[in-house]
Amino acid sequence: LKHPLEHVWTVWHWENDRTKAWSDMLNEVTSFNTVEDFFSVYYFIKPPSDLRVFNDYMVFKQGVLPMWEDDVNKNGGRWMIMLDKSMKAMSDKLWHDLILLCIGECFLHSDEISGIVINVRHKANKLSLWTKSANNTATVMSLGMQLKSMLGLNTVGIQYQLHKDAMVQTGPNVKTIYKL
Ligand code: M7G
Repeated sequence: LKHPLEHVWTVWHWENDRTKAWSDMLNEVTSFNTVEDFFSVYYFIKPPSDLRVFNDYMVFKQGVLPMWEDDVNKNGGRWMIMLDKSMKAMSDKLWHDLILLCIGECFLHSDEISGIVINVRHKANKLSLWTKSANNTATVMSLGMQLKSMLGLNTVGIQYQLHKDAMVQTGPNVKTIYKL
């Protein structure tokens, strides 16, 4: 008997290819809904540190596309942790821990979580927790505090950005609406 998870989760991989539109570079890898199946996927795919730059992994609840435009995400945003300098070396561990916290339903208000993302980039990787309703300030702040404390990042700053803002601004210009 395998140990069931509360949700079915889908793993996505994004790889940059200049000839394509962003959403055409997104590939659905697989889905899992037990602890055992999660670990088979996890140990089969490369860790973030083995990916080339301009690759992303996304793990989202089944049925939610890992994009701003999805109905579940369009009123939401992300808590983002910038993994630069020494933090970049912790990417694999933080990614592993964040997946387990999500699929294990360790967050209070875990219903508000739609998925998680790691962006592998040159200077800094970005680790994000996507939440469904950005206007629910108390819940957003609670999730941010839990994220910091459960990942052991109490001294690291994290930022919350709206997907609606990401749609109209780019990269470092996307405004941060909350900080912790
Ligand atoms: P990124 O990969 O999140 O960050 O966004 P980066 O700046 O570190 O590479 C880069 C670009 O990818 C954005 O400016 C968009 O053009 C595109 N992009 C990223 N996301 C998450 C989405 C999305 O959800 N929907 C669409 N349409 N484009 C996206």
